[in-house]
Amino acid sequence: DTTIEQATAAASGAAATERFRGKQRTEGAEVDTKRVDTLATELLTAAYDIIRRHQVTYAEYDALKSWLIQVGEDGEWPLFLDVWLEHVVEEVASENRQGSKGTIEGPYYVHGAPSLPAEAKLPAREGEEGTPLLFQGQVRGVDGAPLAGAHVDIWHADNDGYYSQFAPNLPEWNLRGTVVADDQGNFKIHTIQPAPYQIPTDGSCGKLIAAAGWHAWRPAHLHFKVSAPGHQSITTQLYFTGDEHIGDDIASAVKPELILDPTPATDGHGREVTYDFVLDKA
Ligand code: MBD
Ligand code: FE
Repeated sequence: DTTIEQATAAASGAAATERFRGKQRTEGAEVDTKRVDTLATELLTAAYDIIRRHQVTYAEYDALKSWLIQVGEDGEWPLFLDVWLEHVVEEVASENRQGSKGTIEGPYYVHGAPSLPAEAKLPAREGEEGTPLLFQGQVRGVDGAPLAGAHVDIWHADNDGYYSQFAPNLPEWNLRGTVVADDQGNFKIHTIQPAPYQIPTDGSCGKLIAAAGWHAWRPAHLHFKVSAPGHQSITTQLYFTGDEHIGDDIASAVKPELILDPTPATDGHGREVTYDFVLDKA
């Protein structure tokens, strides 16, 4: 039998749901009855307004109910929320930051990637497909001081748009690592250029996209969490100039400051780009 396990919405959804349960942010989220009342009431009021203005029918109400049930069964709540809501939560959370722009985390971060030295190649398969990419830079504070030993946690999709631990047949930590910057805050990461990413089309989120006549694409991107003692961590993504979907990311997570313009690598292999991360004081 030569069947190869295929990536499915339900399998990556289940993995993302499981992952979320282990990393939920709870600081400052004790139940505040008054705040829950305000937020839940305003959310429902917005829904009443939509139902009245658009004369929503019982058939549409049942379609919504059935779709919401299916989102849970597919494990696609993390995907749905991170694609369509997280960008506004991130906007509010980072309003007062001076350092580098951040953007959404998305559903595919995994804590605990292998620790790697300041110059490192990300874990990859033998002959990993894709244009080689050298991503290098420095981590600094807003005052310009280099942040020695800063952690640059990076994860990204492969040349087919798949993330390790969320698609089958990939080594556990493929294209994931925690790079520890040197005493000048510098790092050099050797990896490959990720492919544009299409969110799963065979699950509930895909069904919504098809029913609404949208597309399922995110531009190619590298994900990062950058941290250093005494500083605020940033969660961000970097994109590539000229990407077909740079202007219509399904997750609305592109910002002009996050677009890279790599040049041919000086060693003749693939491309290279320099980008510095600037962290605010804690
Ligand atoms: C991704 O790779 C991603 O980064 C986001 C935000 C949502 C779905 C898939
Ligand atoms: Fe992603």
